[in-house]
Amino acid sequence: MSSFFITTPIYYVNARPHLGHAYSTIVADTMRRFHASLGEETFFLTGTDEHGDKIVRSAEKIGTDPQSFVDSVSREFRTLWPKLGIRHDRFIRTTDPDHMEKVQRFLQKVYDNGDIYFGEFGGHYCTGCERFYTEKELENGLCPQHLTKPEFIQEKNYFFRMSKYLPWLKEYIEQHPDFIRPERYRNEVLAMLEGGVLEDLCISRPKSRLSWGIELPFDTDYVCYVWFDALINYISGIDWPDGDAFSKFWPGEHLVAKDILKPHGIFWPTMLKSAGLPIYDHLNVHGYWLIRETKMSKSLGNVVDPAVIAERYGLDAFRYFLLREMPFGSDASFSEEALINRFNSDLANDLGNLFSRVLSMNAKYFGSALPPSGPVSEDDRTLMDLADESMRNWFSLFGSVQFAKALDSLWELVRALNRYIDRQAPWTLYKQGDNARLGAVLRLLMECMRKTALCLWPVMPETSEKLLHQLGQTLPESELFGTAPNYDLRTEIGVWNRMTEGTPAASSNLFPRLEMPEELKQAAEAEKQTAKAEKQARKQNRKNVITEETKPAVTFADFEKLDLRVGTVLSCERVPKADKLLLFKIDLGETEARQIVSGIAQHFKPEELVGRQVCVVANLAPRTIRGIVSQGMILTAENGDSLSLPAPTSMVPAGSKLC
Ligand code: ME8
Repeated sequence: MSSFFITTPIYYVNARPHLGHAYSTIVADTMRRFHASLGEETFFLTGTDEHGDKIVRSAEKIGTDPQSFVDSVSREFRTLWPKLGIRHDRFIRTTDPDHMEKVQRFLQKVYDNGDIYFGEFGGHYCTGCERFYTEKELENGLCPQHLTKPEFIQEKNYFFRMSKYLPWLKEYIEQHPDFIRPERYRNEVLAMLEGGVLEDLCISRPKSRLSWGIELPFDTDYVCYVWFDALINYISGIDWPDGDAFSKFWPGEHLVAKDILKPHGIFWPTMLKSAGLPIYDHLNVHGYWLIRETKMSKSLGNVVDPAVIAERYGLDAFRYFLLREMPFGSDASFSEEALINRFNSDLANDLGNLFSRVLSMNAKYFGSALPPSGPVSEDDRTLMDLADESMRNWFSLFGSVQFAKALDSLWELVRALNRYIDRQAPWTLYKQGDNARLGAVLRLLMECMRKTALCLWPVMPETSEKLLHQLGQTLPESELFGTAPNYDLRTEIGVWNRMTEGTPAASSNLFPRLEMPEELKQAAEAEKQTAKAEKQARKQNRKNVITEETKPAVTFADFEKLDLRVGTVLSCERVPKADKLLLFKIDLGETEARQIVSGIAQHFKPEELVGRQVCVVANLAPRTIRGIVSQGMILTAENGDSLSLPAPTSMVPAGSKLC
């Protein structure tokens, strides 16, 4: 029997759980349920990350000791998950004794393999990031993430020989296209590997500076770097090296947001390789939930409490919204208006309406009993084909982490079922006394509704069960979570008449429409007006651009003098003491990367550009800007005051010609 192992990040306990944590953990829960519904044996690991400076300082701030502090916040995470319908197999804490023992074993193994050495190191240490920065990485001497002044620390430490495994990792990623997915994050990791800036990893902290950590087994004066400790949870949590769960479930899949791509895409696979272990199957990377286009943060007071939203709108509606609204890999905006709109259109109108229409007709015409099926008309056949196709799409899209598309494809079926009712007009068949055809139409509808409800189980488990119950069907969870699952939903494709004749079917509206509260309506209206004004301003600007900046015609021969190329951004950083300048290293398919200085720093964050493709004037004569030689120019598109970077619609080889 095949197995499926999924993990979430283990969350830092210096913040209370919020919408972002809930999203990752709910997605992991739906993935595990999805694989369970395919008859796979599943294991779901989540937990909390409890070591490091940050935790010590947070505990100090509220006048408590680290252990009491981590116990209390970790409990908040652990008690929240069941309220969000999440069923994990293990909640791991990095302060668990078995995890600590395994981290030491892992360190010893890597040490014995000769991949850990002792050396002197000086760097700018940011406590917020729990990491050292080089001079080059700082912005005006400040940490680029926290905008605080890091502390310069010179000390002796242990290093993991990560650089030894980087060429292997690059080749592995190149040969396994969906190892890191979606593709944009794979490209980002490849760009980091090609940038040549990665070094060995400092993996220790002297106890004289920090004692809240796991002691190194080969030097008791040091504790382990928090990231090295944390990543090992993915195998200690399933009882590495010789537990049953480890042999059954490893290698598995990880789910993280883009903020922690580097430790998962680079540190972790090289650590596993050094320890002689197989690397994970997939790293699934999602974007950020934003609140009105800005990041959630305590100081902005816009942190969304998932328990409150689930309570207000219903847990399954909340889970559905999260999976349907965010295209996996991209950022998405969270708002209660959007949730209410989605609820009303997809759940109340499409799905709820379908069930209440069909089941109330069935109650009226057949006293709620399941009618027998009949001969299959052409319209019936089309519907049956569509249902099979939707299920096939469901399995392939959900299985490749494209949750929003998978749900969208399932809703095509839901909407088609509503249209089928309108076309077949059961009320007319009833008036005509054609009971056989009336029964066949309702029966086919219910067969399709059953398939829909079965597919929905990973996303909306309670709703799925209620819908099945309305159809007189059950989906015993024990079947899906048992030690020997014997059900594979894929066997439903192309199979009809699995419902037993005469089974009673009852109806109640699961999703009554929600009224939009007045204050949300006003906020949405204000936002619409701002967007409209911005659009008009952009239109006006475009007109100005076209009329004022049209240049005289050039000959084709003149145009041909330009060498325009597509380049891949390998690295990008701010030029110190220059507000507008970014320094790029760009792969143009040449033996060496091009260095280009561009005045676009006020429009882009450097870290967001790494891995992206840009269009470059490759034969512009070199110019020196602020003492730096710039060997080309990046093309931008102006839109009023803002800029965007034109690029091919899909990745092309670096150096491809634009013509
Ligand atoms: O990084 N949108 O922990 P962390 C979507 N302890 N997801 C979000 C989010 C948002 N706005 N904010 C947070 C750590 N997340 C380490 C991990 S793993 C070995 C160690 C989610 O508490 C998302 O999953 O900062 C992100 O990757 C994670 O929380 C970061 O959690």
